[in-house]
Amino acid sequence: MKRYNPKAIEPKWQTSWQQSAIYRAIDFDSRPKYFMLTEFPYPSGSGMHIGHIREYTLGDIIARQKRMQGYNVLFPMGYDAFGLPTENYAIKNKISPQQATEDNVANFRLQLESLGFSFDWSRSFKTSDPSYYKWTQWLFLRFFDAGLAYQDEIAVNWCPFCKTGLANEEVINGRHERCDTLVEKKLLKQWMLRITDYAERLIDGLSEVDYPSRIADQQINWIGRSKGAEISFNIVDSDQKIIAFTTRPDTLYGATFLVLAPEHPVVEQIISLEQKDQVNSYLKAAQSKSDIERQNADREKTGVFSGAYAINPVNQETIPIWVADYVLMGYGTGAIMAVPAHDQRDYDFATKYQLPVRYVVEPVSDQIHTDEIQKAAYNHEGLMINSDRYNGLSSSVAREQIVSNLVIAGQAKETVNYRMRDWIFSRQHYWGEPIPIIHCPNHGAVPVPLEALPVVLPQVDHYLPTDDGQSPLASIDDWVNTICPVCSQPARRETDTMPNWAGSSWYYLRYCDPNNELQFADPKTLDYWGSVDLYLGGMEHTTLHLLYSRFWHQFFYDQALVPTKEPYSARRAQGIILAADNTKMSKSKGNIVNPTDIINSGYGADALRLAITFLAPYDQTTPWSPESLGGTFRFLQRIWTLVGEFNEQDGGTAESDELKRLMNKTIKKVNYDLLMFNFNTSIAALMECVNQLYKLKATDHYQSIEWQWALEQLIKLLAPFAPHISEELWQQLGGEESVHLTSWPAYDEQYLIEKQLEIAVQINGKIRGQLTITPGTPQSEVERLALADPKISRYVDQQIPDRIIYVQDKLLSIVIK
Ligand code: ANZ
Repeated sequence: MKRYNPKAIEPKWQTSWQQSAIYRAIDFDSRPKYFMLTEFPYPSGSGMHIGHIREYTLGDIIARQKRMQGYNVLFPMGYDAFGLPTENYAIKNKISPQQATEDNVANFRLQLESLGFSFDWSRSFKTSDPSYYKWTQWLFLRFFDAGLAYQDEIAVNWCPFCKTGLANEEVINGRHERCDTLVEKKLLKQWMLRITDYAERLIDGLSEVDYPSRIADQQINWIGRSKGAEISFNIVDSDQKIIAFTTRPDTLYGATFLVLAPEHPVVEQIISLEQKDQVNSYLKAAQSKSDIERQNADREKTGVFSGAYAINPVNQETIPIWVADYVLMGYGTGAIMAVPAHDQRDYDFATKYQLPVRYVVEPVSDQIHTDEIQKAAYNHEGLMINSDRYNGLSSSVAREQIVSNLVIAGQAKETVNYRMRDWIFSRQHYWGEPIPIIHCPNHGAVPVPLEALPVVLPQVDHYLPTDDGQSPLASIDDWVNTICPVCSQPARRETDTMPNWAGSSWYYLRYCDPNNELQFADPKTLDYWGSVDLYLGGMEHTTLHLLYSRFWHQFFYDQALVPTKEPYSARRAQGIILAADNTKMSKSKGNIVNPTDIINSGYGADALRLAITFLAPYDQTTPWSPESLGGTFRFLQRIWTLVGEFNEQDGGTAESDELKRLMNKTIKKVNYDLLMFNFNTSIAALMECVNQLYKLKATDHYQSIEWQWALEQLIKLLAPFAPHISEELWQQLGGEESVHLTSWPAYDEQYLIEKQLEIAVQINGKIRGQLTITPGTPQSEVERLALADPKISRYVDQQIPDRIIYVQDKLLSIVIK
């Protein structure tokens, strides 16, 4: 018998699978379809990391199991190739981004193949292929035609390191999520996508899909829907009004001042002469602060009195108008009614500037006294006080009544606000899809016609980003200068490019029909493949890629471009794998686990796949454990030996119920675990099964006629996890076609009925009872059963046992003093 040597079998089977194309997804096949999607990688220079392998291994396990269960599986792979890191990598290595992408993709492909993933490679593409981004551009123009892509001069998040504008979603704690540089504000004319039009639908759609609640909640929080009212305040001695957005109109009697954001246009018009200098210097200082800093609850509040007063519409009270930077211009109306008694920020502000605090909502419970809460804002519901005719009502009822009375008086409007902003879609970078717009002096922004798509990214020598807020494309005169498609007069191309989130917002659709030159995808193939059945990816993409692509898809649905309302029927996110020392893997720390090294060292891809899957529940962040490789390798070796030795002996003829029970039990367990995403425990079940097989092998059961069948079941169950060794052993067992084309094992309940046996229970050496248990019941359960039996427990008589001895499946002995 040869020893187990992954190097001798893995590349061989990879080539064979490629040649026989057994993982091809077939359009319009009569089997039920299953669309298994894993997030495609960014082909970075450093190649695949362990996180990719976790994701693709899990996806591969499901794809392979589904195939064996009779599904026509679409399990595709491509490359999310446009974007900053490639550009930076190209700059560093003094090559073009095109070349860098080619090199990196070739390397990724080799690495992916070396792990034996069952991708349908015939459907692969890069988002930077002109044949692909032609359609990204075309889809952008659908947004443009529908009025959902527009240009606006706005203060964008600017990364001074990457020299580009960023979307809000790309700024984490004030820093660019890719390079960690502090983000600045810069006024630029930008292309925007009106994602806010879909805010409500993006929330509602979540009820139609199967997403873990932490993912759905994160999207809902990001969208940040707030129901409230806009209340209109007249200004004393002015015909201007201030509209304040509030979620708590019930607290209106407690509004003791108004606050305007420094950028609020009304500020300039209401400042009194005496306050002018003070206000102006405050406005200047506020300019340099980021929104994140301004929203920080712990920061000491600052502000300045404007000199003007407003009138509270419910009681005609005159209240001062202040300007303070804790109010943001980009949210609500940029003006608030400040209720220090019930809002902590207002409370802090009022305390600092000695403004009045008036409680108007009282806790219902008499456990809390008003004097206790008077040290801080009470921001819950309660009963109304100090509120005239609303006194005694619950705050939620008062809220409705106050608003409806003000609406009748023309002083308020019910509104819903969203924290999410429109999506800043321009990037001032070279390595992205050119935005397919031509600016004509006569016709404004004109879309490039379909027959002129794609607008190909020109090859250039210099693509370094610039400081002036313009993309490097702006300096290529013969590319920029063109003619207007409408009037043929000289015009200029748009020089901004799309963000790297563009190509990934619709790539799953292209997998349905990747080579179509006439349409982004044929509606018939989109109908056939439908929505993605399961989408596996990173938690970190929840409010970026996952939200963006849902937005695109919902818009496409409205345009009758796709047949389903949501792109992904189900979503799961795998956890991160940390370095063995529990820190994040990083190149600078040198603690990256390189899959190629592991494979080459002799452990092979199968042992690596198993080790990663066996580490922890798939959605847990967990440290890498190098020792686990040894464990999974030995496990595979044991299976190898089991099959090898079986093949060298003469088969028996006896029946073995034991063996049938073991295999049926294992099949049931693995089935259930895979259904529940318990990948790690399904491997544990296989390991346990192998242990039991070794035990049976040492007995008469080895003469059983079922032995061949048992090993076949084992190999089939192993196939999704460790595809190479399974294929090899399948052939050794006499299999003619690939194990991956065979059908998934089914179990038969009749073999699962466990034998029962009787055990004796002794108290202080005397037999006091019998228990009926199934073999292998754990000691704790046996103890519980014993003490639950009154015949036995009366001898124990509430005492704490001194000692308990359990002889597995034979005897429980309890000693009491
Ligand atoms: C009065 C009030 C009383 C408020 C009270 C809260 C509690 P969410 O839920 O996040 O939507 N607000 C409104 N616009 C703002 C802006 N541009 N910058 C800073 N704060 C702003 O928060 C809505 C609440 O945040 C609004 O309701 C307003 O304060 C404040 F007992 O109005 B509230």
